Amino acid sequence: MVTRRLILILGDQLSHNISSLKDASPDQDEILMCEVRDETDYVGHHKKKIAFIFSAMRHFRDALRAEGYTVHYIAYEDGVTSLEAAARQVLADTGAKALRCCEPGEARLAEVMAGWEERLAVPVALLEDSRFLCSIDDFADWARGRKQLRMEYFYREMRRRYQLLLDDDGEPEGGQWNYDADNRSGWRAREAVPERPAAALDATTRDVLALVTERFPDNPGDLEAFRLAVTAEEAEAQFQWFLDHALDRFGTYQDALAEESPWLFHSLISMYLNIGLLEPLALCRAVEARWRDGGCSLAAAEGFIRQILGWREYVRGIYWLHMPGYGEHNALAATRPLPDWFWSGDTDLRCLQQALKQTLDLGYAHHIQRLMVIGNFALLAGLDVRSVCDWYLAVYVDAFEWVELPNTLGMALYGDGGIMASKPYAASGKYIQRQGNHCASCRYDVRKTTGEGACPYNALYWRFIDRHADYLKKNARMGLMVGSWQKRKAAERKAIVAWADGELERLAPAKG
Ligand code: FAD
Ligand code: DLZ
Repeated sequence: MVTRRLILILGDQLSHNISSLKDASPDQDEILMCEVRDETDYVGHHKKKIAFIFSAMRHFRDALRAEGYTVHYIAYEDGVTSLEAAARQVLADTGAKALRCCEPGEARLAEVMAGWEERLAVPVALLEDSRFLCSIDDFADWARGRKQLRMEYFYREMRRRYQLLLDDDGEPEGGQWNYDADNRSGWRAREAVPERPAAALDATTRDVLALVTERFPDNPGDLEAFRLAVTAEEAEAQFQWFLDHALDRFGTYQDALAEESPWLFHSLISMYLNIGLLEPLALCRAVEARWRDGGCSLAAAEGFIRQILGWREYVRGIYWLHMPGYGEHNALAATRPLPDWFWSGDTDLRCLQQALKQTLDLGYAHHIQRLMVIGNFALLAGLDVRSVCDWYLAVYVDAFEWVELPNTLGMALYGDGGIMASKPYAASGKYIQRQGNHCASCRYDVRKTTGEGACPYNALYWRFIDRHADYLKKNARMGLMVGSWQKRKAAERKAIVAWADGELERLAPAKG
């Protein structure tokens, strides 16, 4: 049988429903998967991220082989540099007459692949990535003509489109679209956090862990206690555990910060969704069914569905609407070097220390740690936007540019000047204190703004307001805060800014 097509499957396309496999068959198609340096090295990924992707790729290869496919699998040890080189080599070896791939998730790779047809001299079909619930074109249609692209309005349309959490009249269940106000409890350590099961390690994962240990010794993080699922079945088991043990409390503590747990009641499924081991609509439907069966509150179900159907699709839409070029924005001219302790977690601000250490240990931090602890510090300190984005892209197991960049540059750093967020997510230590219990064991006093032992977030917050007052005044949601700052006595403002400058120089020196 002559091979008609070679199907390339990328490391974040590990789904049997991926568009490139639709109407494929082992009789007519062969598969190519490759571990290549261009993908491992475009940023210095966390060791657990590389191990996770390689192990999941190898398991997916085995599943395809079990279905009868011939899979050409180029392992890292084979030393192939790029996906293009791998495709060229296997096209020549097999005599395949065409190449097919689901479009890549990142603009960097899309640009390279756009030139493949010419360079590889075979027809190259790049198929739409149908794993998302809103196509790139549909998002562009929704965005057209709107002055502001607010997630909330997008989300309501998505709820209608997918008939999620609607009553018989097509109205939102419970009468409200959004129960965000019920999702903001702070953590006071009054409830037990359930123990999470870790996925078991098999021989494939052990091989990959040895490979990553040997070949990526200088990458961030470590491989201790690798506990990630690497197949669709294992990822589904993790999700089922979330449904049974955490979903009901997820809503309440979605924005909480806890000393006791790196993940509280969060689902820990982003990495599985992002590489294709789980599918977003199935998760939303399962959560809705749980609510209809009385297994969780409406606020919990709505809160979860909003993240997947709303935020996740919305950030992808923003990314493709503004790429290329989105990564170049730096609306607040933030250029201070990233301090070295971002790579070690060695800081004495307790909340930051915990968020950074667990990021480096696990490749995971939950949303409020990423946004209001680490991101907020970077925003207030004016850390260089590009360096911060690269850091986020490197350290999280779930990080792919389409989701990382809008969240970091747009939401956390306000670098896009308000495309993503209606105001900067800037907050003082008071917010961090309200949301959790880090402040109680911190060496800094959250009640103090200046003077020895004052929580640095406080003075840095006012410095941020002071520094960007003209810009922020134009924002209806920030005007009040700027007004209240400017009403303070000049001497008081001067003292706070001077203290903040000193703290900033101590924590994040301008010369790096
Ligand atoms: P849960 O809190 O249990 O939420 C459920 C799911 O909702 C997540 O798994 C995720 O798929 C989705 N979700 C929630 N919020 C968002 C969001 N803002 N954008 C997209 N999806 C969302 N998410 C990534 O998947 N990759 C990233 O690289 C990434 N970088 C981020 C950087 C910053 C600065 C911020 C503020 C957020 C980032 N997020 C990213 C979004 C969010 O923090 C993570 O999806 C979430 O913490 C993953 O943990 P979880 O699976 O336990 O999520
Ligand atoms: C992230 C990643 C890594 C570390 N390695 C590989 C790889 O060796 N081979 C591969 O096909 N994909 C890898 N990936 C995922 C790709 O970077 C991802 O498919 C693109 O960034 C598009 O989103």
